[in-house]
Amino acid sequence: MITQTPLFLHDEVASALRDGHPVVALESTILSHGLPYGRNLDVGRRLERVVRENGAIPATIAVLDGRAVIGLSPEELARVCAPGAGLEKLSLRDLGPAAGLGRSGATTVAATSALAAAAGIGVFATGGLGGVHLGATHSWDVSADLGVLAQVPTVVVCSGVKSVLDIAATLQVLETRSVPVLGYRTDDFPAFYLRSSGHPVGWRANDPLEAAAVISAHRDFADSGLLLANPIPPESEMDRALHDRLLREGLAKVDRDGVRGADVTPVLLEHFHTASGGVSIDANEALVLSNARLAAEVAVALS
Ligand code: PSU
Ligand code: MN
Repeated sequence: MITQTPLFLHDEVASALRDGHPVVALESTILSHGLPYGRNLDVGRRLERVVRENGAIPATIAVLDGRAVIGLSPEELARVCAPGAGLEKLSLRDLGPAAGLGRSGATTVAATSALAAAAGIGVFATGGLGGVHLGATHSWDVSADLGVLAQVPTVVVCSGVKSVLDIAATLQVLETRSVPVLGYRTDDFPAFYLRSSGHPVGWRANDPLEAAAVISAHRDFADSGLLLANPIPPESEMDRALHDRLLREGLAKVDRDGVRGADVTPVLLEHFHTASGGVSIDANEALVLSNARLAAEVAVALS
């Protein structure tokens, strides 16, 4: 999909790719737009550490001063997480404008998947995938994450999609666009803060080797990505009643304030974080760390 992009690969990432060592891509929008300042840098560093501890090289991706950087240095990671960093949220369509204008921004799942694929990185860990928003029949708000996953061969390890989305419709779009969904030790598509969405997944892998076998077989048949859905660790799952109340409030707020487009997800997340007194931040951190670990294990199994 991205062919001639000038990518700026961190030396360590470039040599790992050259030598066939496992590499895991990490997203920057969860750090800049998904988690509060004071917490985001710590999470960003811990994600990279978990990937290393499990045998792979981390490559956190962002656009800095118009350059698509694959593998941020510690200073660059701190810059992305700094208060008032003023980074844009960049989906795939925004990469050209940001590069052309020399701007800086954090990459979403769509943009990170495409940049990872262009760099030759096959496995990417994040928190939750974007999807079809509730009310999309009127708003047409369907995340570009879904269309990009159908077009680039990146494995996205995530905890399903947030229950702020229309999960049934999201799973339907993935089916229509021929993106396989593989449950990790589950038959039930996870709902981010909750282990179960109540919607079944078609396929299941019980260990990283099984997941790797499915991923390499999928590559024999299609050029699309694959979703590896890993539920939040049981001890970190949010209380369902609290979750449902925050969701009702957050959706009402978005509606009342007329929030639209790319701002919807950050505003809803921010409501969860403040109204839960940080409980949702702990959950978010636990699930994304667990996904980074699994992504590293799968990348090792694939290499
Ligand atoms: N899920 C999260 N936290 C996030 C996002 C998703 O738990 O910060 C971000 C991801 O970067 C995802 C993006 O790609 O939101 C989707 O936004 P949109 O709906 O505007 O496509
Ligand atoms: Mn959207």
